[in-house]
Amino acid sequence: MDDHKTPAAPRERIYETPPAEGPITEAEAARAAALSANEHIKIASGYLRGTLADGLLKHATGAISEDDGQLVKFHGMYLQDDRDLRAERTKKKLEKAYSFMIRLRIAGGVVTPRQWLVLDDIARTYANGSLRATTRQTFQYHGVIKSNLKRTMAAIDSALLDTIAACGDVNRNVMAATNPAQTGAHKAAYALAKDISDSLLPKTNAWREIWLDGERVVGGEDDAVEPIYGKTYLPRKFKTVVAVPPSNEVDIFAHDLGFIAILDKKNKLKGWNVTVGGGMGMTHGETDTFPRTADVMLFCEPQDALKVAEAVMTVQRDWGNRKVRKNARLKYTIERYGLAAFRAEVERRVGKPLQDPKPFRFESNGDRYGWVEGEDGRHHLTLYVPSGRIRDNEGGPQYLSGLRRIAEVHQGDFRLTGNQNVIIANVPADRKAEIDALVAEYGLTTGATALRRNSLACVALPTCGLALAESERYLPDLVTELEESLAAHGLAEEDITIRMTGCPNGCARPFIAEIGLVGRGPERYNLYLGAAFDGSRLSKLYAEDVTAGEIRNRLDPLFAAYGRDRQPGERFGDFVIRAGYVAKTINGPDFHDRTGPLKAVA
Ligand code: SRM
Ligand code: SF4
Repeated sequence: MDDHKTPAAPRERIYETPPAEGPITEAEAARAAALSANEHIKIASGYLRGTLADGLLKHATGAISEDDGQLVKFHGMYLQDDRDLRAERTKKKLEKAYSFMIRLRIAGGVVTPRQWLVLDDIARTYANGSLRATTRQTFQYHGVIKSNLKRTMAAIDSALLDTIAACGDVNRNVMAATNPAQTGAHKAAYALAKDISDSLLPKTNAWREIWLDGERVVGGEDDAVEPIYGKTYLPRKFKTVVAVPPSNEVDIFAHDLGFIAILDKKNKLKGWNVTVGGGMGMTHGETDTFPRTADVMLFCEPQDALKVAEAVMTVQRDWGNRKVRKNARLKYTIERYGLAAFRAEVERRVGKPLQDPKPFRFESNGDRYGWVEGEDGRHHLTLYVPSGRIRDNEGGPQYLSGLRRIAEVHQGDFRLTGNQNVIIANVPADRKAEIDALVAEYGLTTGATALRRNSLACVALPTCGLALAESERYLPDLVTELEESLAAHGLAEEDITIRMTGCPNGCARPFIAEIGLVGRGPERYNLYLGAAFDGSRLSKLYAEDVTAGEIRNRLDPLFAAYGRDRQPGERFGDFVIRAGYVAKTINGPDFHDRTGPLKAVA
């Protein structure tokens, strides 16, 4: 992949802006004019303040200004509207039903029972009665109206939590393997995630000032206010994860930056393999956008990990594309400059050469459900939470109330997983029965059928402004249909990963699922096949624009062939390639290339 790249010469820091006073050179003016609109919003924002504080006082509308809508993301919030109500409200000439999505920053997804109780209160008081566990190990609230924003943020603060940098062009929530069985490795992974999260956090006081009425800290020069980010932060979002093999539950290949624990025979940490340049998002019909699996770039010793994280992020800060936002993620920077040049610059900033990656092996990217005993004798219960939606379902499982009751008696902690599930962690052996009784009383579940327990759906409608089709509200029904089909071919117990998203941004990482369904329009999906079960290989488009009602018919013949012709131990994603249904995707740039010895491509 590297040979077609021109190694990059060290470049000036393009995030710097022309001086506010004094003559601006022609080159500076041209460069500034070419920047994408979001760069100008960041520059003018006074370190993420914009006019947010004033906007909150405008009671005539439930919305905020467009520019503030971009800035508020850095504070962990999105302005949304209930899309189910759009048509009716337009007819009645009413403003859209605006409200906010609020995303927390919870490094490694760990919360205490006390924090859980506060989060539960907020869901009931200010949000839509649910907590949404995300695909990146944190919680979101939906439906918080503008007049409740400050109260909600104050409540979050009272739980010693915040939403800073949960969204926006910054290092986002850092994920860590939950890995209950490997207690020691989990500790190391969690500690690194926490350190990276803390050290790469924006330093502006804007969040405290706006949401908690904190005192205004007068801004100074770039380097004083934001020593790492400067005025324009990063070119685009930046996501970091920490994994512990053999589980790839954090889906390391989908993220900008990753650390893979390399353990010795006694499970002691030797250091970290560092991955760079993963990402899922793309746009239908635009082949210069594509998902990409991360490259395994180098190995570093534990004491260098933080420096490496900062170096990777700052190279992206300086080399990333600030003119064309759709090509601004690290994955495109790596494609443009080549892995070799990127690694050389990272090593230069770390101040020494680093080693080549060490061997490692992942087995799957799913969760292990049910009870697991850790090396230290504590017990951990992974619950299956359909699409991460923690609420009380009418006539069904009472996730919100059940987990609240558990939080009232639980003495350990809770861990969110990257698969939208919840682990009741660190339970002493003699308290297991009490937890089991509550799980049963509230109808919570510690597992599901094979396809369902390997399924993920993004939020999509009605809250997501980018959704082209349903996802969270549709996947459960589709899985029921597909389960019938799988059972008919003797595959009911077969673990196959299936993920659905309402659009190609890929929030449930559909392009590394063995079956990926990606919204194209109302009730229409593209069907992708051929990804690896451990999340290390991308899929390929198999059928375009399939109606919801047709999906089962498209997959049924493939299930039949898989049931009949698979080799011992062969995964569905590998089978469809060997059998010629889709060509193998090598990586991002050939994701859209469908040539190859294909059978029955629709
Ligand atoms: Fe995402 C945007 C939800 C994980 C790629 N994502 C959005 C927004 C905020 C829509 C918007 O911009 O208006 C969605 C809010 C929906 C709602 O109503 O809540 C949204 N993303 C989610 C969550 C909640 C999905 C879920 O079902 O859990 C996940 C929250 C993660 C978190 O806690 O931080 C979520 N988003 C992801 C992932 C998965 C991951 O990171 O492991 C991806 C693919 C990986 C990647 O980043 O490439 C992802 N989201 C995107 C993109 C495409 C980015 C790109 O590079 O092209 C967008 C759109 C954008 O950024 O312009 C997006
Ligand atoms: Fe929204 Fe698309 Fe992300 Fe789904 S994948 S939550 S539809 S942006």
